[in-house]
Amino acid sequence: NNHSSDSRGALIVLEGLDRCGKTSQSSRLVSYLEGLGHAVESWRFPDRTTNVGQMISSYLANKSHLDDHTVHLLFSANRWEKRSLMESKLKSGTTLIIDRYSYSGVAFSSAKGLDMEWCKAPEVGLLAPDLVLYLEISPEKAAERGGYGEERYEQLEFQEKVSQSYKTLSESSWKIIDATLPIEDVEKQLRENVLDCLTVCQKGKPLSELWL
Ligand code: FDM
Repeated sequence: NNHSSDSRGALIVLEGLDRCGKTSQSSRLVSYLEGLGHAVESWRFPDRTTNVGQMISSYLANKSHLDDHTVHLLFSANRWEKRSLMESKLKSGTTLIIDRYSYSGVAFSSAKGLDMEWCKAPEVGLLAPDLVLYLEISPEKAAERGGYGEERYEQLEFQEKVSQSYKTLSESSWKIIDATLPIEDVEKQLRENVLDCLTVCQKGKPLSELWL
């Protein structure tokens, strides 16, 4: 492969409802890119390893109760605390494949009834993804996939609202992938989109900031 050492990595985000297959697809994608010789890391939000992340994790497990606005700001803070590392990784040429980002932040909080513009505000100034891959699945189909777990948001009725919020939020630049296709077909589409994105970034597309 011919990555010039001065080209930056790409910021690639996977979004979708719970059980859409994001997590397994993102690890497949990382192995694929590693195999091609790319510097690549798999990240996810919330990052539960930080102090803020532990507060979020306990909230999601129903072990603590927080006001909706408060938890929204914690999710955002959890991205802000990783921003400078994210920027330095990208600038040093590492591509990041991120399982959930600001779109999850806005979609889930606005599904609770918070104002969407209010939800977007704390995300302004975070790094903007070069590519958003949305794994589309209906909440009913997602629920059929072995049922939801125990966490706070894993309920059909709530996922329906999240799905609506994602629709409101989605932009023409998003790549919408049918997550109900066979795993290999989804994987193929993700690969194609990611390779295109890497090419554009290598050609010098500048990093930009939310909210675009
Ligand atoms: N979630 C995730 C949010 O509500 N806001 C956010 O900013 C992010 C990143 O947290 F239900 C929700 C989405 C999901 C839950 O995510 C935990 P994972 O991917 O299941 O760990």
